[in-house]
Amino acid sequence: MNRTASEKVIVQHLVEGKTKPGEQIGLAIDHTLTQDSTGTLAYLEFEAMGVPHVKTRLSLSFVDHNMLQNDFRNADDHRYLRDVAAKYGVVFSRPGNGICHQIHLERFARPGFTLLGSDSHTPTAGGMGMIAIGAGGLDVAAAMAGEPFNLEMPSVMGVELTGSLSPFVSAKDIILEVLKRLTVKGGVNKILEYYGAGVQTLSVPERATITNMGTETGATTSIFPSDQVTRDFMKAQNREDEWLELKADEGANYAEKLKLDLEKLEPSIALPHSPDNVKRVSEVEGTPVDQVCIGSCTNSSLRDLKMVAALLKGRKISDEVSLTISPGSRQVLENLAASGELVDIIGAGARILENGCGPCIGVGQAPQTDAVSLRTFNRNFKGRSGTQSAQVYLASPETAVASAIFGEITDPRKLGKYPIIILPERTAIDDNMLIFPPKKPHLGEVFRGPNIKPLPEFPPIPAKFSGEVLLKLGDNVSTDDILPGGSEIMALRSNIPKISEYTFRYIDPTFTKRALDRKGGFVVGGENYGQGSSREHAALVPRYLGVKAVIAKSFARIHLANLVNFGILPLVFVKKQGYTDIVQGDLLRLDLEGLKNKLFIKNATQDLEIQVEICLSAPEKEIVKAGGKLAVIKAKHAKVEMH
Ligand code: MIC
Ligand code: SF4
Repeated sequence: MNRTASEKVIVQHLVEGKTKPGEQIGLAIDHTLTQDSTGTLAYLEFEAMGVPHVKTRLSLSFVDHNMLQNDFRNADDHRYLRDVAAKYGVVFSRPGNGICHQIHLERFARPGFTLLGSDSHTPTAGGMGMIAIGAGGLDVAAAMAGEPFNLEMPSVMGVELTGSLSPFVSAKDIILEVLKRLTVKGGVNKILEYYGAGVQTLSVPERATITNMGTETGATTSIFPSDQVTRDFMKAQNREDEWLELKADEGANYAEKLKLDLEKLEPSIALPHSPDNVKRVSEVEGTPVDQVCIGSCTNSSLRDLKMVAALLKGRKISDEVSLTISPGSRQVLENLAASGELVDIIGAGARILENGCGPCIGVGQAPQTDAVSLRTFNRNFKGRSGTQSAQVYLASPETAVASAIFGEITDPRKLGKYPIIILPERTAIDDNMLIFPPKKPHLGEVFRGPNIKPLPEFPPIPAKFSGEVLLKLGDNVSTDDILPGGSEIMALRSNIPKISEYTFRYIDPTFTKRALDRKGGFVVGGENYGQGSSREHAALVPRYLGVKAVIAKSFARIHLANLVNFGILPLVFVKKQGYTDIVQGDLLRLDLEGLKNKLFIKNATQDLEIQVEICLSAPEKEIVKAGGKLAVIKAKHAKVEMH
């Protein structure tokens, strides 16, 4: 057999289906991770399942997204997460310990294992040879309860790397090039598997930058082999005994191939407002910059911040620029402090923020009106920074430092001497802010603040329904458009009635009221509807407002699963004309005919019939019929108990 590395891990974890691309498969999950902003809901769902203890090898709960604690609500969520972790056997990473993906990579990731995380950048761990997939909180809760994770078997695209990177060109430039070629929807239902001689020239954190941002292509996940470089990284983390080799067989069968000569890459940059809007830095050089933010799960590793420190050493940033640094973990920060490199960063004029997501999800550091903000992050959707009129660019830490120093977008090669970064053979390790659950079940009370509201329950979908098209949107609508981030709204993630008031807030502030007045209806979208974040709130909240179906040209993988999980019917236009035949405000009628694969929607306003397709597996149809996945799982566990 000429197996790809991805197939090897999948075959070992396959509990349902066949590994033929397009088939539905069930995967056994070894690790799960959650973070605070998706985690509160995930644990409320887990509790509703009535399972006394997690059934995975390892489940982790991180607090990294919203740590502003503007009022009691945020701190209450943190307390709930801590208690619920202890009760059900989950390791808890305290606020301030760092970003989930960075910490998981450092302390827990294991080659050949599977990871399911309630965060779309979970594929970061693919940098260490894991099959690591992002999903909605309900799917992660189900995995904690021992259920397999169901998905469409992706096809494996081989990305061959040859040569090595030139000075000042880094891993971010590799993934930006991949994004330029594949676009934000080119990876849907694919695994991007890296191979070739160029792989060994990249350290684990660099590989993780690439697998992390593979998410932006829409890919199910991305993966690197596990080799000597992986082993050395694990050794530095005092985890060499957990290493194992993983590589594709000679002549492995990739469904498609992409070739990248690392030698030929140049510093690149994604322009507003999409991560695939990629140009060479030299093409936009000279654009004045107001803010530079370094950090996020893409570029906040020790490798990256050592590079930042080396480039800032002895220099001063421009008076026109505010430079923020958010280290990925306390381990990164402690190592920088111990080596003195932190002083080089502070001395140049950087503002050191907490170890966490921070500005990446609009939690603090919203830039000024019309600002140009250059960030080392992975997403630059309009308004995500917290400032609707800001122009956000995405680039490498090297380009970020050069631009902060010169006050304008600058090719980092202008900085002169290229520092050689050597990672320590033994990293200083400190797990003090991880709380391991007690071995025996903990029977204490779980604290629930007044902002933590019970999960809404939904009835099964009616056999026939009609309603108004509440909103018609274009291509690549992101979950940030459907339900924005930022500390104000994120503090409401465990309060569905309240957070529903913010649905489509910046696209159409009248949406919530109209949806409630009309008792729900339809939403219409273009290609790649629901790209971006895994937040299941972007499906749950429209369901709460009565939306029964979303009709689009195509859907992003995680959002499609979330719609199903909350009982919203995702429908795909069979012909492009179908999209044109609907105008916002039209009255639509739909007879589900037992959820047949192809159906006609009656557009009563235009007097037209529009053909749509239900691209769901039989179990997914059952979930929609039942009103959502929670109802199905509850019924299953109730049956088991009766026996
Ligand atoms: C993001 O980057 O958009 C987030 C915030 O990490 C989300 C999760 C969330 O909405 O809480 C993600 O990527 O899944
Ligand atoms: Fe956090 Fe940003 Fe990474 Fe999402 S993309 S996990 S908000 S750092």
